[in-house]
Amino acid sequence: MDVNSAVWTVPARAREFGFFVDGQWAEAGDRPMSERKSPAHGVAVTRTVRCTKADIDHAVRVARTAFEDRRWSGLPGGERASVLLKAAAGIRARVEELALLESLESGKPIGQAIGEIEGGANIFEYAAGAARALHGDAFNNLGDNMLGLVTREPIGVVGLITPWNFPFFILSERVPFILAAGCTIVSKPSEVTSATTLLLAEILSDAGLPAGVFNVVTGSGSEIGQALAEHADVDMISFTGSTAVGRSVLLASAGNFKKVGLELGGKNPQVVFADANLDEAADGVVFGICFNAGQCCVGGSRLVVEKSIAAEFEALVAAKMARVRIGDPLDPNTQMGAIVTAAQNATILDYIEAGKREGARLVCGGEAYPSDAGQFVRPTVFADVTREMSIASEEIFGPVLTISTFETFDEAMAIANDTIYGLAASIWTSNLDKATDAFRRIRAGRVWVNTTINNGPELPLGGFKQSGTGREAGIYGVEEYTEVKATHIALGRREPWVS
Ligand code: TXE
Repeated sequence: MDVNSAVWTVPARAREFGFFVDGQWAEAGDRPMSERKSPAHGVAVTRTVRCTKADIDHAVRVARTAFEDRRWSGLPGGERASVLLKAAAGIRARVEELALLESLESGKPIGQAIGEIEGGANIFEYAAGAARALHGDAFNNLGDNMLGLVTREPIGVVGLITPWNFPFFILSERVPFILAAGCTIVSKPSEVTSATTLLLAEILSDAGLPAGVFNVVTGSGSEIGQALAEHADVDMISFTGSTAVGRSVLLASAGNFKKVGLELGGKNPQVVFADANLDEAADGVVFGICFNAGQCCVGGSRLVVEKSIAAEFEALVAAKMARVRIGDPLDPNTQMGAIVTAAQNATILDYIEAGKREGARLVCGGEAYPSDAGQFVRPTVFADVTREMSIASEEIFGPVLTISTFETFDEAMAIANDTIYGLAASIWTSNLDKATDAFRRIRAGRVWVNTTINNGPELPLGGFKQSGTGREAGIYGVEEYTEVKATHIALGRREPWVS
């Protein structure tokens, strides 16, 4: 939809949600509620239930029953595909409602939120095809008396823990693939951005998803997220969030050796060679760090630029940054909205102060952006950044770009790979040989050449090193949620072992 086709306003009253288990809304009862204020307006916009560990236990039991009786996994892929396509249509029919809630809860610009909701529908459409394409393998070369089959089966009950930065899009990068594989789900969205996940449950139900296949339990990460990760009857956890919590999810999963998929933090390089189209590269670098106010796991937060053009490039970046439109997320012209929480805002501002203290040269920004009601940060650039500085190595998760320079190709690759993370990287050059050499040598799960933060359900996503394990999306993303079974079928008479 066109962002200008509606007038976007903060609703007069906060919208109240129950949680969603076994195909229906569950009432809060005597459970406490969490109130979410819009980070851009300071006004309460949603109220969601603080569910308990017992609610997780119940949802897992429901998902287990739905899995074991094969109400979903037993259907032909074509029927699963049909539900996913109806869900995509259901998402598209409710874009306006979903995008507004997404923008209000997260602080992201409304135009961007619309793009993410529509992008989510597009992923459901792709995954519908994957439900039909999933297949195994056969070994017909084992002799006339034997046939070997390799089949894929859904892994079972999946616990899905998602973050606040792209609540609906990250959900959509996982849910349709998990469903395409035939699994059932207990989803735990971030406590600050639960609304669109809850609405997805209703949309899936309306699309004909059997009850109990997709359940949403809302509440605190340390209580119910942890309980889900520890749960002995959950077969797999897919977690997206911080590296620190990812580690605790991995440890919690050891109780029953459940499979774990993790998409964690990043400190992603933007490598700019002197032969690049500098104007386009500067535009990409500014987009890469300002998109979602820098709260993006694949955001390009480290500019690694060739020394001969560093001064010119720095000036280009600073000039473009000054023109980024910051402000009310509900204004269709806004490009950069609010910072999601007061805690995240404080973290970003603390890193900015650390950069100044540690001797980096402040090129632009370096402070909060004034607002009466919300929390915003000016896009900030630090130059002369060295590897010992905290801003050079730690994930800030805000609009803060560091600049370091290189003189040789090898030096560029060494700086690009000098991180515990390996989520994404961008390379800017007009030389195909150089681009190819670079993308082969960079240790990251996603690499962009002369572009940044491109998406599409066809390509898998995930990280190297401490950025995670496993892959989501693409055909890889469906396979990730399956177990592989090998079956030998003997034909003809058996050669007796006992004579
Ligand atoms: O993330 P958390 P936070 C990074 C980013 C950010 C930092 C902190 O650097 O500054 O993380 O953000 C649930 N067991 N990313 O604190 O805590 C929680 O409820 C199980 C990168 O918000 O990792 C939420 O649903 N679950 C990232 C989810 O984990 C737990 C996106 C993510 O929250 C839990 C977000 C526990 N013990 C933040 N504790 C990315 N890779 O995109 C919390 N949770």
